[in-house]
Amino acid sequence: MRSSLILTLTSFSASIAAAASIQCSATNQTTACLCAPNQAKTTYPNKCQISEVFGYLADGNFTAFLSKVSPTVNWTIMGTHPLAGTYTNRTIFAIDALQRLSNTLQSTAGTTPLTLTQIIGGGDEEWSVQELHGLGTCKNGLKYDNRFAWITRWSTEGIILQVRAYLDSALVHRAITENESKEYLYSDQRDVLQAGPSGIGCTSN
Ligand SMILES: *[C@@H]1O[C@H](CO)[C@@H](O)[C@H](O)[C@H]1NC(C)=O
Ligand SMILES: *[C@@H]1O[C@H](CO)[C@@H](O)[C@H](O)[C@H]1NC(C)=O
Ligand SMILES: *[C@@H]1O[C@H](CO)[C@@H](O)[C@H](O)[C@H]1NC(C)=O
Ligand SMILES: *[C@@H]1O[C@H](CO)[C@@H](O)[C@H](O)[C@H]1NC(C)=O
Ligand SMILES: CC(=O)N[C@H]1CO[C@H](CO)[C@@H](O)[C@@H]1O
Repeated sequence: MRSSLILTLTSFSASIAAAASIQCSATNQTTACLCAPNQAKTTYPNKCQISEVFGYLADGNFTAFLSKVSPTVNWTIMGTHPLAGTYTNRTIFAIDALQRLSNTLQSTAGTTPLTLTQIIGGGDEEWSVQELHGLGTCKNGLKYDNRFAWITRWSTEGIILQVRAYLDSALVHRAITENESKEYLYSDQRDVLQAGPSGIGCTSN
């Protein structure tokens, strides 16, 4: 997990599936379906490009996902729970939010913990909305079934600059407090690495 947080910038390589060989429904948000037929080039990432970025999350490939996030991203996690607040540093977001949450879950190897269910906007619009479905089991057996809406602002280079993430606060609160520590600090501004079972000892970058 720690090594997956090593933020290496990788080049954006869109894989365009051959239209003839795939079976797609209107609600299928996979890269294969959203990239075929080819979408016109747009100012901001189109649905094909957005689905590839979010495909990394479905693969559990945080390194690749984070390579598409600005180092100075403004990421607000909405709600009232241990991870809520505004993060303005990608590393701190990755360790204090993404890693803390994923550490409460049982190993998800071979599964799709965070699936893209819908993209709204993007293309010639600076903002898009992704609906995501997080499904898993916490280390204590708690069923983790969370629906997210991430309101996302993109750069013209396809990098995420800003996010407002809406989610089930009560579930995140339970996942963290029942699987990590009974105590936590609530903070509106997340600008330091948090001490704690998973925050402490984590290296930045
Ligand atoms: C979506 O399309 C892909 C590519 O054809 C296919 O592999 C996948 O099974 C489809 N998913 C669903 C939920 O229909
Ligand atoms: C993560 O994605 C990158 C970019 O596509 C790829 O080079 C790398 O092999 C992936 N890592 C894993 C563990 O799949
Ligand atoms: C981050 O974005 C929020 C709006 O979502 C804004 O209120 C806040 O001032 C921004 N913070 C920084 C440091 O840019
Ligand atoms: C983000 O925070 C880490 C850990 O404190 C720090 O090493 C890094 O320089 C910060 N990055 C930016 C872009 O401020
Ligand atoms: C703080 C806490 O209760 N953590 C628990 C989370 O779940 C695992 C697996 O059941 C326990 O070992 C931890 O004690």
